Amino acid sequence: MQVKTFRGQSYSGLLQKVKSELGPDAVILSSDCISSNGKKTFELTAALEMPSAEYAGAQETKQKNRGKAEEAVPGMPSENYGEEWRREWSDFKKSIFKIIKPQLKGPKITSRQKQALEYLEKQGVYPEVIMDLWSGLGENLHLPTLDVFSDSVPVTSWGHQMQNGKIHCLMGPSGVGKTTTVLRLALESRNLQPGIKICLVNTDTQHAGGRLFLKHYADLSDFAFMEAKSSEDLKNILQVQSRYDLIFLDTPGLEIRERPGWKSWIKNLKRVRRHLVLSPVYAPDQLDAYLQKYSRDNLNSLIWTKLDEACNYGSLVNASWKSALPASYLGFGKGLRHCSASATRDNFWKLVFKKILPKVEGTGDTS
Ligand SMILES: Nc1nc2c(ncn2[C@@H]2O[C@H](COP(=O)(O)OP(=O)(O)OP(=O)(O)O)[C@@H](O)[C@H]2O)c(=O)[nH]1
Ligand SMILES: [Mg+2]
Repeated sequence: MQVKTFRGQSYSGLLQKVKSELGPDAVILSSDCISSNGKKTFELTAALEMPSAEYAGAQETKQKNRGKAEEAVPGMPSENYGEEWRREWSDFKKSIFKIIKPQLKGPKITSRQKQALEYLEKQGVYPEVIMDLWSGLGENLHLPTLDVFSDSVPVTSWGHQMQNGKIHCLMGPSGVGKTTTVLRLALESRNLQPGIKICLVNTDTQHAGGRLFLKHYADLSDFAFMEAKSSEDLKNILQVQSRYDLIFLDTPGLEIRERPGWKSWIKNLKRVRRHLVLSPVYAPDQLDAYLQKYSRDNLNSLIWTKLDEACNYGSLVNASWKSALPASYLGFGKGLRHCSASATRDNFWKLVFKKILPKVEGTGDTS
């Protein structure tokens, strides 16, 4: 285990230093604030199970031995080793935090802010996120709590996403609500900008159900509809894109990333925005695994679905903090209308703190 002590004038600066030197899996063992001659100095001791250079070396060796490793444990895909290690480390981190928590002396914050952090912890927000928010609050006592939280946990509006890209690709695990969200977003975008020309593209060649659903509602709602069964078909979209103001790509879950040619196509496409659709009903470890899997796809935002089925919303905070991706759209019902809304700082934190589902614009209700 590598243990290192960091000193500096800013608590969040120190956390950044720990992250950049030891990586995101480092744990804080102790923290202190020393005052001398009216000047505050923060001291953090952090630990990493495997030193970074050693870890990089181990990764390299692992890559080289990939084939051998697969043989060594039949039936165990090599990717699972990383996964196992990540899970074990996460459990270890939780236990360490439990032990050191009573001794932690973070920066001074108000009792209401302390209550807010305790509440977040009960909602499943990770200890490292709580520490970061705490340090942010301590350094910005003059700022409203939500201003500070929003610095570390970004939220953006769908309107902003829409203005910044013509092609929007929705990715995410099977059954999370991608097809439903494509339709919701298309309807939302037309509400925001009436008369806008929208094309929906189905890239799911496996399930007729999703394709028919998309086509049916595209016809009903007067959206153009296209199919893309190969990376060649996807190139055609580039040729017709000048006819439309917005294009939505509905993808078939993880499987699209494995198709030859598609991954690089989606990655290199200009003016495309990639949104990862997730739901807080997944276990925290599962969400972390999805975030990790899709982190290589140059994502732009996180879209949350099935909020109506979740019992708490700490995962939304963890995911945006970990990935630095803003939440952009929130879905909370099975239908297409009146059960989704653009994310705002207000509805996001109301959901997290009060478990109130977002209000739907123009209806005054949440369903
Ligand atoms: N309760 C609830 N159900 C939802 C929500 N969004 C989608 N669903 C339901 O989830 C199921 C799957 O939705 P789809 O949109 O087909 O999901 P998908 O990700 O496209 O699924 P695949 O294409 O099979 O990967 C459907 O029954 C939807 O009605 C939501 O916000 N809340
Ligand atoms: Mg689908």
